[in-house]
Amino acid sequence: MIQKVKYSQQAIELEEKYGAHNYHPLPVVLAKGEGPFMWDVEGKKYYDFLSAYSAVNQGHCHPKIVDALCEQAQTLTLTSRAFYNDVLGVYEKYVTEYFKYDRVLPMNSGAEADETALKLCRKWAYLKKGVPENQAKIICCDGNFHGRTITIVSMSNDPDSFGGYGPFTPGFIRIPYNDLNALEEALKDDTVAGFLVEPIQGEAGVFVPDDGYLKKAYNLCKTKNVLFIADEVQTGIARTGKLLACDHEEVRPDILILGKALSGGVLPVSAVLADDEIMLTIKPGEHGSTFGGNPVACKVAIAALEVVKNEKLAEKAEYLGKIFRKEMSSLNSDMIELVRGKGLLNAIVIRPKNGKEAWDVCLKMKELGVLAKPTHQHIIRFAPPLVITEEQLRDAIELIKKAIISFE
Ligand code: IF1
Repeated sequence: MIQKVKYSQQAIELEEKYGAHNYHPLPVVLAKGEGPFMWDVEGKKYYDFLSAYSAVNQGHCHPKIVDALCEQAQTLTLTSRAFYNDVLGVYEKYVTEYFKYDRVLPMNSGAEADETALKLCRKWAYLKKGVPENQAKIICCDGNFHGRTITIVSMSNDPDSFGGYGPFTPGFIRIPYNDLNALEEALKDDTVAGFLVEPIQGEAGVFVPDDGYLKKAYNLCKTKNVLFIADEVQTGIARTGKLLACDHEEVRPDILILGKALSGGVLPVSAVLADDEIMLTIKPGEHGSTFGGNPVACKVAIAALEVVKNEKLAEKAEYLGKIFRKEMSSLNSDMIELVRGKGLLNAIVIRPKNGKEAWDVCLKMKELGVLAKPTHQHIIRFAPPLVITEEQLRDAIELIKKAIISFE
């Protein structure tokens, strides 16, 4: 018989004993979620300020998304792409009209979608741009995070991500983020096929580039016939106050990568969007995935995207984000070095005090009923589900302030 977890400590011990040790979670064991809230095994209620790294933008267990999941799960779950199914085309039409691209290539995880974009970019370079075979290069940025595959960590300059995993995939040029001169210099190489960038760097600690950076970077790419590839896995789908973070600068990426909130956190659903000239360079048999574009994922993604529109989540993120940054910036504490972000993707840089750092602040917040996680030791990311109301946000802000002030 499979035992049921009765106490948090039990769940923690099970993970410790039987799981790979590739994570170091905050000591809280969650058993239920609804909207902006989660409950632990003992029934304590928390505000979720991580949203599963922005996958749960639509809130936990959104009834419309869960209904779509359950209904399709009882009808047809997987056909593989060896056959057509009656949902994929409907989804493809919906998602391409939604984001205004000719075509979509459906995958599952964010990393797979990033890999797909890299393959697509290289294929385009050889078939359309005329780069000599095996010479295509893709520019990426210091501090990038695009996932965990060998090729993706080959782009990383974070030893935790790439260390011990070599040999690495060649063909990348890494330049400083938010540096147009470096981009211009790197673009001088005629074998460059693409520039892969996060509109805001999430893992790097919610690093927001200067206003105009994306637009100018896009224009530089255009002068050299280089594809501008945006990884909006974390920033996309209303999180930063627009449908896409690139929309803040009216940039339309040549290749758009989506994941996470594309399913509202219900299933791994990712996508690569592009126009014909790029997307049609990949021919039958040249790329794919068993689960990519499965009927359940398609129905869930349609529902998740409808919720974003119907509940005006981008507008909410824009409005509530301003409140969050204003309130946190006005808090008088030496521990707050900096508050930054866009929409409801924000971070506070914590200045350690009396040996207490971001991790301790997160433990204190947990005690008070707010869940968030440090990144890079001294940064805390704050990204609640976008369905949070203003009243709930203000309530949570008071708890966050209380946690920080407790160290004064
Ligand atoms: C983990 C961070 C967030 C991403 C961007 C692709 C992917 C991600 C911009 C890959 C994934 C994750 C994965 C998660 C932690 C996390 C994260 F802290 F590492 F930076 F969100 F902030 N592009 N981000 O942010 O998507 O394959 O995971 O579906 O534990 O690795 P995936």
